[in-house]
Amino acid sequence: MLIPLFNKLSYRKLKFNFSLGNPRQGHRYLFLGDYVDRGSHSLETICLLLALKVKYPESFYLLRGNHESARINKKYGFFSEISEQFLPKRKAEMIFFTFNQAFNHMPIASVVDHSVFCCHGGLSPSLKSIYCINKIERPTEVPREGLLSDVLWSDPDEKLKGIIFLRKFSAFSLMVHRNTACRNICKA
Ligand SMILES: [Mn+2]
Repeated sequence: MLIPLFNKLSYRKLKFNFSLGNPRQGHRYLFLGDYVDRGSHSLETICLLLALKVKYPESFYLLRGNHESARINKKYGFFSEISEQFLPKRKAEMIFFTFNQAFNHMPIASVVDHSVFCCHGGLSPSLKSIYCINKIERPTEVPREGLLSDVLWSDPDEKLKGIIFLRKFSAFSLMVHRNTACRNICKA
């Protein structure tokens, strides 16, 4: 099954792809996070994605990004956008709080076709097994450190490529041998 993965979301592109009708028959779409704070249409983007998820729950999957966190999106644009569109301030705060409650429920990672480990950030020394992620209780804020924080935040070092990245995080090869047939990582 072909599963297109969306990266670097733009509201216009998203709307163009999905406003013409149903998702393509048999396709499932996995989004890798950061639906807010990434431009001027955070509200429209997250509302459209949530609406698609509600309407086509078997076709749309939304993983959590590091900006789906109140501590971050209060500072980097989402809260300002809500405050500009909703008055009084108390109403804006309630809308902001409600979105972030939803973000606290979002899934953290996914395995596609039994072979591709997908997440927003990267690996973690605490990721000894892919099943460690299932043990993270939700709803939860993103803590400042630990497994959840690493999976959402840990970007590979730009100076290090390919296998060096994997060696740096030997947890991945442990995961491959112990638990799954994962051979690749897909990150935002
Ligand atoms: Mn990010």
